[in-house]
Amino acid sequence: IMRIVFDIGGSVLVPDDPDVDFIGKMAYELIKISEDHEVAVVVGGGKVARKYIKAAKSFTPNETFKDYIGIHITRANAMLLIAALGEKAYPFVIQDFRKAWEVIQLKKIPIMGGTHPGHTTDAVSALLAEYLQADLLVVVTNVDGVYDSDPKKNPNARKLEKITPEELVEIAMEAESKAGGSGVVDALAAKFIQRGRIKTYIVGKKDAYHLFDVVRGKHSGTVVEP
Ligand code: U5P
Repeated sequence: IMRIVFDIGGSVLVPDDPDVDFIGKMAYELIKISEDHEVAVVVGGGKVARKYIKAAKSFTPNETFKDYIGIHITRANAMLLIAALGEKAYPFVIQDFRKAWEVIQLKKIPIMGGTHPGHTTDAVSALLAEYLQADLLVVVTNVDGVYDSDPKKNPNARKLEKITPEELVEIAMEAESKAGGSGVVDALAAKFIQRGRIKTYIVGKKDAYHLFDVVRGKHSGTVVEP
């Protein structure tokens, strides 16, 4: 039995509109996994959050305020997954890591969105994994792994099969320092993965369709291991 935290990117769950088939499939896979393992999930805000934050920019320069808007969107996305999970999910979006622990003791799946301004749900998932002393963190994102350079710009970019948390930090920091930086995971999350020495799989949406196999190591993403 493993304790596993899943970080499901908002852009994966809600690309433009909610991907109902994908959300349903995620719920199915998570329930199957939860028969053998303890499971917790963090859901991101994705494109919808970015649209709302952009709209709010017309009215306020306050970044923290905009983060609060983003957090609301992550929680709306989290509610969709809760709906799909039915009885297996705790019916409220969890806002505190200790509460997530409590929900696991109740044999339910805790679903979180964002928590506080100043970071993304990637950071939330890494902190949750650290707090829960999880055996594994699975990051589902819109890139199918960590590359040695941006695969959208460099056709020769190579996917890295296995890296250390230190290498992940280095790659995440480099991506973030560039304008509009959107690395696979944000630099703060990478730091938490390093601090917590958390074994992490970073996989794309395609792999997520067979999440049950992913937790058994069968995927084409990147393994981050100390
Ligand atoms: N956000 C926070 N704190 C969190 C999670 C999210 O402020 O704990 C805000 C950020 O502005 C973030 C947005 O960019 O919500 C959407 O979350 P994400 O999809 O980037 O993780």
